[in-house]
Amino acid sequence: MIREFGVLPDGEVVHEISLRKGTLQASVLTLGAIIRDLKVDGQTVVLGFEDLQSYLDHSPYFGAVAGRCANRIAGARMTIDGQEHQLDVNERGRHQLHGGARGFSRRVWQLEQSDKASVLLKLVSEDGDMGYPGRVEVLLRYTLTGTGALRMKITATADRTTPVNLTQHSYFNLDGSATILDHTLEIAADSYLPVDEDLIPTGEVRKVAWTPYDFQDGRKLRRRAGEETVVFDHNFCLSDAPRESVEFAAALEDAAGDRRMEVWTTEPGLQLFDAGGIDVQAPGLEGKRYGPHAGLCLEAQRWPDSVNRDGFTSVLLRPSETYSHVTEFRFS
Ligand code: FUC
Repeated sequence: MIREFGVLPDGEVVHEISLRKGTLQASVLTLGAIIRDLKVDGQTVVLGFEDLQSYLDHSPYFGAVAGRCANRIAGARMTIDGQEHQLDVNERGRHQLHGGARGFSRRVWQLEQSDKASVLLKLVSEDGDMGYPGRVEVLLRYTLTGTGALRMKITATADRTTPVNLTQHSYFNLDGSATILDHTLEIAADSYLPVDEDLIPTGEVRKVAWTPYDFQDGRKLRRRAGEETVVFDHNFCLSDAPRESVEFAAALEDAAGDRRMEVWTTEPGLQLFDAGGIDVQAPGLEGKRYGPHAGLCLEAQRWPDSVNRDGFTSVLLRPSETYSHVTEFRFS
């Protein structure tokens, strides 16, 4: 089902597409390819809003697809094939976050096709968009599968060499409780990327063993004694480079252990952000107030700031290549 969700200040119409399959129901917006709502057996498992204005005024990227480059680019600068590029600055007055002020999450995507359980969206990012070189065409399909998963498949091509690194930025909360601190999270990563005071990777790849970042055997998000100042806003290293097909990345379980979500992805990194700093000043889905830790993001992507790090696998997309990314959220 397709309906008009709202109209942007510039007159552009935002549509909502409702999908359904088995125990899953999803609502997708053409704004930012946002997953506005996702229900499993009738239980809402993501954070979102009921109205367009709240997305424009209050959303910390709820459910959106971030790009052209997800996460931070240090100094909002990069050099490609010897040429330096100044990107749009939208983070702490000096960096770029999630593709700039008008990144992919704030654009209206074209609705190409939809049926009961899937939707295909397209976005064209012109040469120079947010400072990036080259024209990029992105195709994204969300599918509710017969096996209880939401699958996102993205491909992209470019007419000049440019970085492309997209991610799905949904905030999950599997039981609708006020915080996810009693959810248990497992991440299949034996190392992570430490960050500086601006949350930008320092370049070091550090083992998680004997640190608060060891999620390999599962742990609650709630900080343990001595971890009071620990922040979870880091990239976990799943692999060095993208994989051909999806592999297990993470599992999240609600406090009672009744509902489980697994993340499977082709991507080599997983940004865990447990939203300690959010305090959303507008009612969310079902009238909920979203305070600190109301949800957590498991953002499958290539490692942050790769454009400025020789040691990280390149995110450059060349005209002869196709960017490809599959992430699945599997529920049981
Ligand atoms: C995540 C984090 C950031 C940011 C944003 C809304 O990707 O890495 O710190 O706050 O989402």
